[in-house]
Amino acid sequence: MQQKGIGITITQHILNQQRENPEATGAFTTLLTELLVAGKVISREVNKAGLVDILGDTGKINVQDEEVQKLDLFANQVIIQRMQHIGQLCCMGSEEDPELIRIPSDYPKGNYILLFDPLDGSSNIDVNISIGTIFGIYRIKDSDHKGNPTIKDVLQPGIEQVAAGYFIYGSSTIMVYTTGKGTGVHGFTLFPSVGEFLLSHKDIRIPSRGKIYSVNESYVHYWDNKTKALIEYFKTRDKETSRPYTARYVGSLVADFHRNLLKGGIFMYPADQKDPKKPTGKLRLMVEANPLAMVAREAGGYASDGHGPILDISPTALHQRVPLYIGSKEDVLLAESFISGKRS
Ligand code: AHM
Ligand code: MG
Repeated sequence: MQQKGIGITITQHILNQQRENPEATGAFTTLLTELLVAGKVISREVNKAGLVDILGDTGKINVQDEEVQKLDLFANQVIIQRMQHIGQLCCMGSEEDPELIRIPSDYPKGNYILLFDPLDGSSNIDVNISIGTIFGIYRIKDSDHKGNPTIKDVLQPGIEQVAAGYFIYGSSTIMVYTTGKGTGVHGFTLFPSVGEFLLSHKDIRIPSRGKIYSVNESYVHYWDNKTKALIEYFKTRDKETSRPYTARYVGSLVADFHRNLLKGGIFMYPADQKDPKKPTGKLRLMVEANPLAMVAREAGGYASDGHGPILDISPTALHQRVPLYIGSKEDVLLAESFISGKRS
């Protein structure tokens, strides 16, 4: 049976949500609409990956005589160039840029801050595995700062996000987003022939417990005993709790998260001793963990750093890394009980 509302365009969906909020000015709608265009451009380019080498001469210059860029840098530029002129942002932060991205002085500034990972899982580009774009949107607290925001204006806990979501460039392109406050998590699939995102996953709810665990288990010797005990738990046979779980690890956070969101399960990137400079694991709080944590929470799931909610962490740096346990609520709470030492 077709669900009510299935098939409406994302623009219609955003407008409907805007109408339900009497204080909405349309600024946010403009922002999301432009982000969708960026997502479409990146999707088109991702789908061509590999073709340039076939059609171009050297792999550096394509058939249009344009310089060929690495896709993650291309995605970064597309988002910056499309978003900087819309007048709704005061600054941006990207996984690819060490500093805040300022809005050029000749463009109007707005009250929103956009943080993003332009192409997550980019090591999977060359092998046709799903990759994605992750984004989180905040409002600047002191609008007097919008002309010249500082890093302090940007370093807000994830709980302050006004919207978050991701694009996944896979067997189809899907955009999943939430504006929080009980509005739900909705997924829209890009119909390439019409160039529109249509509602395909209405009000996504993550199962409270899953059967999947996702982790890069080759790092077992870099983990502490609590982490080892947790992963061992998922692998141990126990009929009553339907264990062992099954292992699935794509190596693109967006893809692993999306699968677990729909099917239930837990994604983990624990703290490890692989690189002494990154004892908190690899994933970034502001551009990866926080946006997905907001999506998980709004879908009935949970995200933790092993000790408490990701969304409550007060960030200290734009590129701060954080251990991440995210997905079905019961599974993540269980992980927390192992990592915080309440259970062994
Ligand atoms: P990226 O943003 O540079 O692509 O790195 C993040 C990616 C995640 O998508 C994925 O979950 C993780 O790195 C995989 O890392 P590892 O190869 O250490 O398991
Ligand atoms: Mg990433």
